[in-house]
Amino acid sequence: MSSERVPSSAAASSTALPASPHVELAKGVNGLDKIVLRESRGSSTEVYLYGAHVTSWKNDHGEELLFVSNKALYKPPKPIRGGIPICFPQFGGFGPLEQHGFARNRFWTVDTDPPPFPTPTYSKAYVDLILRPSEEDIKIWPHSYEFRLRVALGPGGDLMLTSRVRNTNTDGKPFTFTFAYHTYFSVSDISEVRVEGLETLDYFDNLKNREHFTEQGDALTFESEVDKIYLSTPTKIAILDHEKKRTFVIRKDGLPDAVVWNPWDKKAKAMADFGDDEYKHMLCVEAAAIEKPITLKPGEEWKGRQELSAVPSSYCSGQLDPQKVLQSS
Ligand code: TA6
Repeated sequence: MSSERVPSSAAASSTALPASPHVELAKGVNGLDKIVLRESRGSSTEVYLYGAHVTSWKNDHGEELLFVSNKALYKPPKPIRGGIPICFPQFGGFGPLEQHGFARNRFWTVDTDPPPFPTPTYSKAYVDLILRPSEEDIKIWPHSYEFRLRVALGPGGDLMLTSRVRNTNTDGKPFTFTFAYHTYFSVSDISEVRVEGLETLDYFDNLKNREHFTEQGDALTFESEVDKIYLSTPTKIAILDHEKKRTFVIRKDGLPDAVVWNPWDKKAKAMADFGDDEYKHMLCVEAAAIEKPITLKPGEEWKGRQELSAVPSSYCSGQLDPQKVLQSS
């Protein structure tokens, strides 16, 4: 599928944001518009209007928690390599559209009049973005929709992304889509990282023609390329980075599946917008809805939410036992 004409960011720059110490419109790489959110205790996040793409999430010590490649291109229609690309209305090659759909290479706008938000946001550091199809998009995917995304930073620095997709077709037609928050976590050393919460689950292996397998009983560790789609996972998954004494906790809602991806050395070399050794410092764990595509009738709305926390952990001292994390609320 050839890359479409992508509307310039001019549309984006007419964005008006209420003055706030927590929300700022700024210019990012190549002059692309981005929104910077700051929480009073010091944590921050940045989201580009291009792709509604989160490219930074820092804790209150200013440490970056997401991976973005040093070779990432901020040049439409190429998606940004790293951070949190949004895969919609198609995950990967699960359909006729371009890889991972088109939401990640479209210009979104600030939603200045969002409908009431389903759950209270306990922080002032949030922004609402919206994507509606262009005429070009309708030719590719003949559906009318409103995709609203709220990006919010919690008082403790947690990063929440809440997507609401509404079918606004006037021809009575339903539509079906798959979805993922394709999150790139920054890790100290991939060979020292463990993922808890996916043990014994069924998965599709994208490296073996999507064949179906069942995971072994222990936490996941990494010593080669991995590209797996875990099915019907628990709502909480933990990524333990011993070296950094840090545990990422992913809480998800409306997103039954989880993708785990690391390109390792060969694929890394093959990607122009990815450094040869960068695979050592990233891991994608993606909250997703893939196995059972979502179908919406006109007027219906779907919600998919992920909440990311980064908690200091000194696993060895038992301060934070991942099993306790996964079992706690
Ligand atoms: O989420 C894993 C995956 O689907 C892999 O198969 C790999 O292709 C990765 O996404 C990156 O995709 P991209 O289109 O961003 O190069």
